[in-house]
Amino acid sequence: MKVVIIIPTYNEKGNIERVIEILETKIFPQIKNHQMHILVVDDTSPDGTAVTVEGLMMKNKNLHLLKNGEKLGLGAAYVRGMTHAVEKLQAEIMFEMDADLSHDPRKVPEFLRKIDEGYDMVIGTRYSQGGSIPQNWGLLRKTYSVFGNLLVRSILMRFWIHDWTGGFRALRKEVFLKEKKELASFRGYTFQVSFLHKTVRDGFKVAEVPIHFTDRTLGRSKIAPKEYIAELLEYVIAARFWELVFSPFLKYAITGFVGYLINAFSLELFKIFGIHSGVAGALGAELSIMWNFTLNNFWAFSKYRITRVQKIPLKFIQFNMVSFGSVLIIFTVITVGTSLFGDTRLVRQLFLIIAIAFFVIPYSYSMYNIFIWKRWHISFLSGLQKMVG
Ligand SMILES: Nc1nc2c(ncn2[C@@H]2O[C@H](COP(=O)(O)OP(=O)(O)O)[C@@H](O)[C@H]2O)c(=O)[nH]1
Ligand SMILES: [Mg+2]
Repeated sequence: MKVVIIIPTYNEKGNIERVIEILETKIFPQIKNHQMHILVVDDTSPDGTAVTVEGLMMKNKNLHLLKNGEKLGLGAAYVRGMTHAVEKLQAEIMFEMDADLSHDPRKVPEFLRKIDEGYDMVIGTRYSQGGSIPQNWGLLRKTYSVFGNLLVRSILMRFWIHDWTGGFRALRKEVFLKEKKELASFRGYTFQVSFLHKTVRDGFKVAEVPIHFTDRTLGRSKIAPKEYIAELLEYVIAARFWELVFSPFLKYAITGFVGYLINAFSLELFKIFGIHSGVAGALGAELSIMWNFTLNNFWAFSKYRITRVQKIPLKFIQFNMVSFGSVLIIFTVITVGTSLFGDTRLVRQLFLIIAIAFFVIPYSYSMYNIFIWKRWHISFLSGLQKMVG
């Protein structure tokens, strides 16, 4: 297949010469089953990087240059470069790679083997076993990188991916074409994180290759972690928030709210028939539990639906037990609230809301995900295990 290694440059005159030389003479001859190309995406570097590349193009027919770009950051350069690679060079596989030899070109064949195995994106990871960051990085840069990645992993809740901000990657063109329109506005590390996040979100297969990241020996770094930290945080928090809202969570919440209304109205309905208030409330509660179980099963958690008839009674009993836990929570919170602030209607209603919002929802939503519909079993718990182990 046609492979295009995309190298964005800004003032990399000395480095670009070395990386192209290594790729062309040492790496490409090892790769027999793909046609290897390089595309340098230069943002009008004042040091004349483009002129150097044009010189090298004379003897390397598989070397291409996209020049005269406006310096709009790494993300924009990659979007421009990948678009060109797909449309003009008919690339089927693309690499993201830095010009400064921080990314060891000798790793390229290993990335390609993963693609050959069927993965859609392969990422170089510094934080998984066998990978590393430079010893000589300052404490601040190390801190930003290590904690930045940990933070992204935890907020996005995808622990099995170890390196979100790295920029040594291989991907199939289908991944880029799918995500392209959502990527244009992201800069710096946010570009790398958002690209990877959207790729994982859409179910593309992602593999990791451990890499040793070496510090550049020539030129200066252009991307300062602290410039992007606010942007990055904003992205991951918003992305996670919307993911939660559009995940089963919103459906679960609507179901629960309607369940509450069913409880309230049926209580009054049973009263009309002269049933004792306590019994009427309990009957209403059970009706609401049945409603919740059914709607969660067929709507909120429909992907994980329990379909086997034999399993339903047991699941329903489990569901009732979880619901009983919610009742206990409400009982406890209201008891504590009214004994502290007096047993008025305002206090009761206020503490009911507190109990539901802060305790019942996190509790019951987790229990449904972990025990009833087992949605978090694979990804969340084994992800945690992988992180610890
Ligand atoms: N075209 C282009 N390349 C950039 C830009 N910013 C950084 N780069 C390139 O992106 C790669 C990584 O940048 P670098 O400064 O080494 O970041 P660091 O490794 O995180 O310190 C290098 O090849 C840079 O030349 C930009 O605005 N435009
Ligand atoms: Mg660098």
